[in-house]
Amino acid sequence: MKNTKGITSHAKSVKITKEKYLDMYLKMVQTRKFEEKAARLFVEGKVHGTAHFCIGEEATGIGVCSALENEDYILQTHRGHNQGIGKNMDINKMMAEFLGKETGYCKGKGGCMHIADFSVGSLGANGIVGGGIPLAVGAGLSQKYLKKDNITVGFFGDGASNEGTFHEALNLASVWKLPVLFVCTNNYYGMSTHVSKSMNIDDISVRASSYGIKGLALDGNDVVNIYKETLKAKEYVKENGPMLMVLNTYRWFGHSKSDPQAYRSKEEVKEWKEKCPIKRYSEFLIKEGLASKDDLEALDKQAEQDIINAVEFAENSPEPKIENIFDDVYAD
Ligand SMILES: Cc1ncc(C[n+]2csc(CCOP(=O)(O)OP(=O)(O)O)c2C)c(N)n1
Repeated sequence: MKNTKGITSHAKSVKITKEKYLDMYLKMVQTRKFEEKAARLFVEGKVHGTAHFCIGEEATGIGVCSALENEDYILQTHRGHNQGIGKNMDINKMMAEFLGKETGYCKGKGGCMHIADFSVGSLGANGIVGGGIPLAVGAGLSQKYLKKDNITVGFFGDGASNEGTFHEALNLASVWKLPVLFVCTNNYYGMSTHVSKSMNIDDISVRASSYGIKGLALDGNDVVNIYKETLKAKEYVKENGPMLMVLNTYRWFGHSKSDPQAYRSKEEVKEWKEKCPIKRYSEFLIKEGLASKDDLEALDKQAEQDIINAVEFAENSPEPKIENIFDDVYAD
């Protein structure tokens, strides 16, 4: 079924358990609260470097990663808290890394753009735009070579889809028929540049056709459809090789913490805030009788507590020691 702006849906028939519905809700709220708290910590001067928030985009990483197994790999972006939480990364360690503490994923040396957790299949976030795309090809090659029944998801943004690395990666993955799902989170901006100024197409998924692979554009604020389509895509890429999935969504905050946002109107931001993926999902769950208002409030409280605990864990953790500064920088 094809509707406006090239958005397609194939997955009407997939069944979802109540547990999965609620787990996705909890993870979306955890992501939102994690970032809201992180933004406040930033203002309080407790975060070094910068931060890229995915508020407004929560349905993308949670929808995709909820359809994956532990052994499926992901490569996250610089805006990937939702991708990490969706893949069951430890929120305490994420927060500790954010605050530069020794208990963080990179022992406080990487910041949130460099977290990885191989135990849950996260091969790492990436501060290099498009940097994760060829890594996803390598990971997919290893899965094919080792005859694993798993896939790799490479996340990237609309801006990254203009880079050479995207085109080379899709070409090679196509030629070698690798089990890679390329997921483009189109939030319509690369820093301050609107997509209409950086590409002459409306639908990024058409780029797949240049490499002879399947492309699919979805409403990136509809977590249920993203989840269902990812389940189907997973089977598809195992059988046929790579696919490009584009999730059209929006980031509510600026590009990073230092962005005055002069390039977009307040009306545009307001319009997208009205399409909030969490609000929309909570209304869906209630309407479909999958959760009561009380159930969702309890999950909101749980998410809030999880973040309070994470901040407490991070703030009580030691700073990295100066004598360890060169540890883990090079492989032995
Ligand atoms: C190779 C490279 N070029 C430029 C940058 C600077 N930079 C950081 S984020 C960004 C925009 C990326 O846009 P997009 O891929 O759409 O992701 P989004 O930030 O919108 O999530 C740029 C240009 C970088 N980090 N790496």
